[in-house]
Amino acid sequence: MPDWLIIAPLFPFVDPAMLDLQIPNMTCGHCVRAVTEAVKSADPEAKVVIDLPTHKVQIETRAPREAVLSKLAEAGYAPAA
Ligand SMILES: [Cu+2]
Repeated sequence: MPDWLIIAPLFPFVDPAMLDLQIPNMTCGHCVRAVTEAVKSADPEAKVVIDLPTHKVQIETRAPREAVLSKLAEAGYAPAA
């Protein structure tokens, strides 16, 4: 096996993007867990920071924005536009 195959990354490198979302439906600790799990189902390595009182969700992820948004909508937590 040539050396370059060993060091070749499995996936192309993508810089993580920050998504700042507002999720009005998110009102309690249960919602926080559901939102976090929805994001992680799009990207298990995503970092999720949630501020419940302001319904704000800050996500650092390599998954496409659309993938994260559709997982959130599926879970019943569609972000406000
Ligand atoms: Cu809740």
